[in-house]
Amino acid sequence: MTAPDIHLYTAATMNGYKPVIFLEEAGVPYDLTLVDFSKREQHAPDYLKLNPNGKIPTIVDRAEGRAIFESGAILWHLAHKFGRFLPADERARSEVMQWLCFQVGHVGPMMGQAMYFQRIAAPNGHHEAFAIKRYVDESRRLLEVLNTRLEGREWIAADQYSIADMMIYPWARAFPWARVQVDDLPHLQAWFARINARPAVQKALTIPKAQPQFWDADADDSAFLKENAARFAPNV
Ligand SMILES: N[C@@H](CCC(=O)N[C@@H](CS)C(=O)NCC(=O)O)C(=O)O
Repeated sequence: MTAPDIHLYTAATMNGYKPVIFLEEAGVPYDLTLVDFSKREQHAPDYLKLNPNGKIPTIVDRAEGRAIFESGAILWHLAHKFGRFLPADERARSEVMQWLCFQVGHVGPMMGQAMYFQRIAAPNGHHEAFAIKRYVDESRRLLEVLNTRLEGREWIAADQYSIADMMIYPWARAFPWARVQVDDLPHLQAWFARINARPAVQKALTIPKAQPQFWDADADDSAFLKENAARFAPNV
């Protein structure tokens, strides 16, 4: 049996789910290596040859004989390669790219730091109230930008479900893990509901592993909190 074109290196994190969502939505065959942060596999010399930044996700496109890192570049590559979730029209493509960059440059870093300071630094004895406020407030502001964008729209860009939605959803939907309130953001919540209802997304969020603590404010996070805080402890 020949190996599929796409080999994905990932883990159960917001960035890690994005390419899984694409591949499941597109019905593309792929195989998977789970990168174990507790063993620091993301810094292994062989992995750094694929992703010099030592992060997940990464893909190897076997058919093209090359590795691609950075989730935005990965989804852009996959969308081109398989002709899915990216409009043909140049203006519409640009709109998708703008919102993709909005995620990579703003939503990921701000929500990521909101999570880091509350879920990793604080349990490791570094409670930084100023940093927490800064990142939670900025995350909230970004979710308000999305709420405004989604008023009267089903999807983030180009009037269609695209890689822009796939990039933003795993982060924005993890508002409980970042401890950001979205109760008064109805357009954002309606967009969550539309994406939550997609069977491919439901499946993707169980690959490599389901992480209900990210998405559900009522999920029991005590055991996961410890595990998550411990795997990043050396960096704190
Ligand atoms: N901008 C990058 C971010 C990648 C990233 O930060 N990945 C995190 C997991 S969400 C990671 O690999 N962390 C491991 C580490 O920092 O050692 C992307 O979109 O791919």
